[in-house]
Amino acid sequence: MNDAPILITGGAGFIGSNLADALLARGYAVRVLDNLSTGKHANLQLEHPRLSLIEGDVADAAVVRQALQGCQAVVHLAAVASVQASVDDPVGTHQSNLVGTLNLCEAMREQGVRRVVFASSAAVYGNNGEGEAIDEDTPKAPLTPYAADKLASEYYLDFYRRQHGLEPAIFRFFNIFGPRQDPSSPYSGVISIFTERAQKGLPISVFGDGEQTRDFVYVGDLVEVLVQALEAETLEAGAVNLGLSRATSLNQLLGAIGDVLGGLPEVSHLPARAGDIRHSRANNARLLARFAFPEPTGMREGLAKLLGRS
Ligand code: NAD
Ligand code: UD2
Repeated sequence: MNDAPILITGGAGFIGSNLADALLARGYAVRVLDNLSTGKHANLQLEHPRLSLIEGDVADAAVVRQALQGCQAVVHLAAVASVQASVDDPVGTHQSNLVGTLNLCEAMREQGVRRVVFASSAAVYGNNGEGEAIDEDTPKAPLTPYAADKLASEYYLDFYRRQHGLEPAIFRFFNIFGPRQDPSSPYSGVISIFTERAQKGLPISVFGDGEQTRDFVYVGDLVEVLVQALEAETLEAGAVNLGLSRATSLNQLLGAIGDVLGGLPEVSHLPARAGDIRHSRANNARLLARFAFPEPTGMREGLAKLLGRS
């Protein structure tokens, strides 16, 4: 470790702020670049002497250049994280989700900063591999502007690796959950929605029969891997699925929330969402081969932490 800061783009958001806390606890200096579109001041330890915040947009090349000055490495999380927002505004989203990545690559090339950890998404697989454990060679099917920008960002990062010596660690996140995930949109992560409603005693809607499954990863486990990717001596090329290869159905999830809270509000079933994936689960063999994945936080334990009951 050296004293130069780690730049976290999107560091005021759900995942970024959890990562910032973990890096500060390990003694790193952290610089956050965030336009606070969904991120919040309240997510950050603003009074911490080793944390600084630049309020600015990754779509602005000059801002990115300035934010990178003197940094040792980058974790690039800034993005419009809502798929629905990318469908509603593909052009605006593209500025954040692809132009932002390119601006960062160029600034890194200019300044000789090599290491960058990037948040891609299981969305790059579309519906392919459904019902199986999805490995990284599963054909890509980016079905939305969000997924197209993530996959294109992966390709640009790989170009800068081959051409300019960048050291990208590309992770395709599956369904991440934990403290500070924003439940305010209908398209927010299902765990953030269900837990918020359960705590407030509000009715919960399940789309479909509740037997659909997802590969949920607790944000604390994810952050451990991101830190390892920052610290690794060398990195192999190629994106890595970040999932547990563990399928949890919504019905199991609701059971676990009920256990942690000692009961559930009314649960009703609505028609399944159009295009909803039935089963999404990572084959995480590459992750386990390349990184020392921590003992995964169990669903109940993760929910207890999220609900302040641990
Ligand atoms: P989030 O919305 O909480 O975090 C995104 C952060 O980026 C926010 O703080 C936001 O203000 C900031 N941001 C957005 N556009 C920006 C811009 N143009 N310039 C500067 N900052 C900008 O979402 P999150 O869940 O923490 O997601 C973090 C990353 O992980 C995103 O890239 C997202 O696509 C990816 N990801 C998340 C999940 C998940 O399950 N949460 C799954 C797959 C991929
Ligand atoms: C994730 C991404 C989405 C897109 C998709 C690609 C998140 C939050 N969403 O969607 O952006 O990348 O993967 O495959 O990361 N559900 C309910 N009730 C609710 C909310 C959700 O039943 O109030 C269901 C929903 O229909 C789905 C499951 O819960 O079957 C999980 O929904 P999600 O939006 O958390 O995640 P997912 O995997 O569908």
